[in-house]
Amino acid sequence: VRLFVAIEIPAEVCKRLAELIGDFRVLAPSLKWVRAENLHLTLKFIGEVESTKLDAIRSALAGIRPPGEFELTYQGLGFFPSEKRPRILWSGIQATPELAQLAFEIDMALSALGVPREERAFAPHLTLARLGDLPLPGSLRTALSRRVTEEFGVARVTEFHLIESKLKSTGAEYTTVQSFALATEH
Ligand code: 2AM
Repeated sequence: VRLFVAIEIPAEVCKRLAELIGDFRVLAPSLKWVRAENLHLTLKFIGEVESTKLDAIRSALAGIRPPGEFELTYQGLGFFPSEKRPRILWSGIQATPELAQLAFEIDMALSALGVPREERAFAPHLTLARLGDLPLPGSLRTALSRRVTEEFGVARVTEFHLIESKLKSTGAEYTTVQSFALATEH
């Protein structure tokens, strides 16, 4: 099974981003745009593992000491690796330290099961489109520059999810395997 750990985005934010994607897609239909229902904030990409490992992964995630609930601000647009070499178009996330702490706890817990640790710094984002080596159309660059600081919503995170990704010819299909609650404040 192919797995990753993610935070799901609220319906209101999803709707706003779906509208943005719709506006941009007409300017660059050849890019691989993410389907709105597939938008998520990846905390950890696990990748392909034997299904016999699934229970251990679930236990490891259930066993972390998660931070308390926190708020995320969905705002901004940008490119990986850089604006000069745009390969991924993303929407940004502003968060309190709990988000990176959560990603770190998950990374550590899974490394005990042999999942390779992240080498790169955690850069929270929502992938909107994958360009690969395709050039960024000028019309899209202009449209983007007018909306780089746009805010798509603010929402509280109460849980995270282990998600299975099935790669199909029609695109990835995601199924939630298990959800895990964050600590609630007393
Ligand atoms: P992305 O949003 O930056 O593309 C499910 O595939 C999720 O895992 C994607 O959202 C993707 O993040 C993330 N991911 C991280 N590393 C990956 C890799 N090597 N291959 C595929 N997806 C990866």
